[in-house]
Formats: sequence, structure tokens, C-alpha cells
Amino acid sequence: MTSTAKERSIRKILVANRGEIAVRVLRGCADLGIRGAVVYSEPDRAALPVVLADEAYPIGPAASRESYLRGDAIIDLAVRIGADAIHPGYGFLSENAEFAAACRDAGVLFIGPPPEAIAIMGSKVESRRRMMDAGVPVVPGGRDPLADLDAAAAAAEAIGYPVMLKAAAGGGGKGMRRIDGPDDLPGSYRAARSEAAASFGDDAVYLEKYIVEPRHVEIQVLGDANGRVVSLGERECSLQRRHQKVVEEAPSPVVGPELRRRMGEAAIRAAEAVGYTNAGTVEFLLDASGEFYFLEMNTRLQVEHPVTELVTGVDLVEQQIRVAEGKPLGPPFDEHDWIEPRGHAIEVRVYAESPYRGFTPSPGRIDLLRLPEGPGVRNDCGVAEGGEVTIHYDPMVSKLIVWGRDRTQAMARLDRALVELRMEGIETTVPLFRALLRDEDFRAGRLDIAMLDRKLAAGELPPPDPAAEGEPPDLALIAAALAHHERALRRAAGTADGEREPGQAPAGGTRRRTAWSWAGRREAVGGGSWS
Ligand code: MV4
Repeated sequence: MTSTAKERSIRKILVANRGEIAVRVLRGCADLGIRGAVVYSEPDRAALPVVLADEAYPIGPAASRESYLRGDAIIDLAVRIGADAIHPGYGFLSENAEFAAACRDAGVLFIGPPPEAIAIMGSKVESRRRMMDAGVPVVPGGRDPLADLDAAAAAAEAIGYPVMLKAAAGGGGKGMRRIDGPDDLPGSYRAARSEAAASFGDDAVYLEKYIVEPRHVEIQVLGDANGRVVSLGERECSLQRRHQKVVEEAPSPVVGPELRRRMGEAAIRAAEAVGYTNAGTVEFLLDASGEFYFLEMNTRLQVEHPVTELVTGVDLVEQQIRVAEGKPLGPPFDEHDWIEPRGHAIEVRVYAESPYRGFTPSPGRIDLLRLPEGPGVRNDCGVAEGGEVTIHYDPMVSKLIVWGRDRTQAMARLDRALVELRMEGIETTVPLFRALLRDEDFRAGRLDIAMLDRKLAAGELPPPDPAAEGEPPDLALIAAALAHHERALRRAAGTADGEREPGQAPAGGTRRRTAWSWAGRREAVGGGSWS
């Protein structure tokens, strides 16, 4: 492949984000010998990214509008500190076409796609039209917004019920309505229009065929500045709650080499159709019959990127930086256009939420943090022990990602890692993951986008019953000894003896207990922090 794009080497990157993704990008910088700078808001002044960065700059108070979303101030800062590039992470400014354009105008590289690609993919109808023209399968339905109720009725009849009304400007499920028959249409049509107007300042809506209980499968792509786009295969992201993903894996339990190739080729066509460069994700709905349909494209590095990294061996942040420099894609894509996944990876998102109390936020100080280790375990954690989880930002504090030779080994390693994981002072979603690992449908890979809500509503994911399950005695012993040792250390340090604050709920993983470990706990831990 000949290189025609202008190359510019990056020596310093300003990370315009916080939490685990800021940490991830700073690590990518360090691996490449690039200086990593980061911005931080007042409550984040002692957070992990600030500790790990080569340089850190205050950007404003807690409110995102006055800190992490201040695009102009961040670009000014980048220029002032001599940063060659800005990495936006995910969320915040990452899919803001104006920000990407302002970076370009200021002579700072935006580590992401061109603003034009961001803008097209930010519009549902515009991206849908482009995909139709490029031969990418989209959900059957309209090409243009609906003129009025009569047009909606005619379109719905042509598509066939059930249908889905969507906001033309939308995304993320806002202004979306399922309609099962003609009687529901007038009310839903009016409601969808006003919801679209309120959410997006644009009341245009259009119609699609409603896909029943599909999976959410997405393809990771990378594009370089010479227009070369490659696929890194799929991620299965069906396990979500209110459009928040909870568990992701690669490969999908139902995607084989043939379907992977077809979905990958469609994703490459999608990216090429909008002049895409850098890392991006093409989202598809995959129905029970194996048909897939373009949904939208996420024009950023995603939360769940590590599962792709673990099954491909590709460092996505490294590739992002390379292509932003105008270089061609690095190994293995210097020699291969295509790589098949090796083994299986699963990511769980550790949220500071109480999964058995309606996912209420659980802010607080992380009094104790022990991250799991061992074969096949990776933690992308955004907090340190002693750190505060506030209510100002996203409640995701850490990601636990495991790899195994196959899905069975990955699940076993995930369970082992969840037992080891200790995060005290806040409640987390960890017990939910242990429950999921005991669910027959999850174990069999029978997933769809409504599964988690369905099982939660039906009470099918109870916290693992502590007494009912076996636990290897040696693990109980080790756990008791560790807890005992820790209490001794804390006593020596003159701090609280490991008791929780009154009224503070136990946190972290609910562990398997046998008579053995109960006895061990009573004796060695004395009702302390081991919970
Ligand atoms: C759909 C659908 C079923 N049929 N479109 C939700 C968010 C937005 N990105 C698109 N979404 C959906 N569109 C048709 N024609 C079901 C969803 C959907 C969904 C999609 C992906 C991941 C999670 C989801 C949860 C609920 C609904």
C-alpha cells in the first residue's frame, strides 16, 4: 500500500476525558513514547488519570458543561502546551463534529474521524440514506421523514406491522415508538413527533419494520488516511439495560466465519461511504433468522473496545494514533486485510450502582480496592483505592475483561475474577454478573436486547445464594487469610479496623460461602470487611 497522506508525528497528546478511558489512552501514549497530558475538573483533581499523566491541567468545576465539554478552552490549552493532538475518548466531545472541525482549524490533530463523517453518522435519516445507496443492508422502511399522519399510515401498511417510529435526528432510543397496528398509529405518531422536537429540536420522524427480539452485534473498523478500511470482527452487545450496555463479548456466540465476513464487508462499505478514518463501530441488529441490518455508526473508540483487543491482539489506541499521524495501519494490517478472532473475551462494566435496588446510584469513597489478577484477566479501572465516586459523571468505575481459549473458559475465568474483585465503600453491579454467570440462557449464549430487562423484571437473576454453592476450601482459606492480614495492616496503620461506616451497605462481590468459609470468616475476619 503506497502512502499518499501527509504524515505528522505526534509527540504529545492532550486527553480530553476522565476516568478509565483517560487512563486507557494515557497508557497508549506511554507505550508509544508519547507525552500524555490530561484535563481535569475540580472533583477529579486527585483522580487516577491526573496521577498517571505526564501533565495535568484544571479545566473547570464539576459540571461537564463548564469543564470536559469546553471545546474551545480545551483546544486553546492544547495549543498552549504544545500538544500535537487531542484524544477525546468516548462521550463528552468525541462525537461533536464542530469540535473536530475546530481542532483542524487550530492545527491540532483530532484523534478520530473527519468532522464530515461524524456529522453524517450523527443523523439517522442521512446515514440511513447513505447506507442504502452504498448497498449496506438497513432495516426495511422509509428513506425520508414522514410528511404527515396519512403518509405514516400508508408507509406502515406498506412495511407491515409491527413498525417502529424513530426520530430522524435521533439516536439512543429517544423518540422511538413501537406500533403494533393501525389503531395505535395516530397517538404514537403525535407523541413521537413532540418527543423528537423536545429531544433534538427537530420533529421529523420516519418508519421502519420492527425487528422482534434481535441481537445487537457491532463491527469494529479501522480506517487510515489513505482510505483503507479494515474490519476487526464483531462484538455481541445484547446484554443491556435502558440502552446502557452491561456485558459485551467477542466473538458473538452466534456469528461464524461466514456471517462475520458478510457483516465485516458491510461495515467496511459503510465506513468507506462516508470517508471514514480512525476507529469506528458499525452497529447492526441481527435477527433470529440471521439477517442483519445497519442501525447506526459510533464514530469514536467505544467502552467495549477491549474485548476486540483481546481476541485480535490489536492495540486500538495505538492504531488510532498511527492513523491520526497519517501513517498506514500497523501490524497485522500491514500484511493482512482480515484477521479471525482467537479465543473468547467477555467484558463486564462495574457500575457504582445497586443492582438489587433498581440500579440506584451508589456514590462514595472506595475504601478498599483489590482488582483480580491471574491468567486471562484485564482491568481497565478508572479509580484508585481512596478515590471518590461522585454523582457528577457516568457511574461506570471500572471494566473487568477476561480472555479464554473458548467461551466456557472465559466464563470460568470471569467468575474467578469476580470472586477476587473487592471494591468496598460503594455498591457495584458485581453481584449481578455472578448471577448472570449462573443463568442457563446466558451460559448457552441465548441473548437478545430485551433479555436483561426481562430476567430482572421476572426476578430470574437473584444474588447468588451464599450458602447453596460449593467453594474450594483453599480459596476460602486464602480469602480469610488475606482479610485477616489486611485488618492487621490497617490496625498497624492506626486507621479504622475495617468496619464499615454505620448504615453503609456491604459492597462489591457477594461471594460463595460454605460452612467452611463462614467459620473462617467468623474466626479470622471477625465480621469485618469481608462481605
Ligand atoms: C430498533 C429496534 C427494533 N426494530 N429498530 C434502540 C436504540 C437505537 N440505536 C435503535 N434501537 C432499536 N432500534 C427496529 N426497527 C430495537 C432497538 C433497540 C435496541 C437496539 C440496540 C441495542 C439495544 C436496544 C434496546 C432496545 C431497543
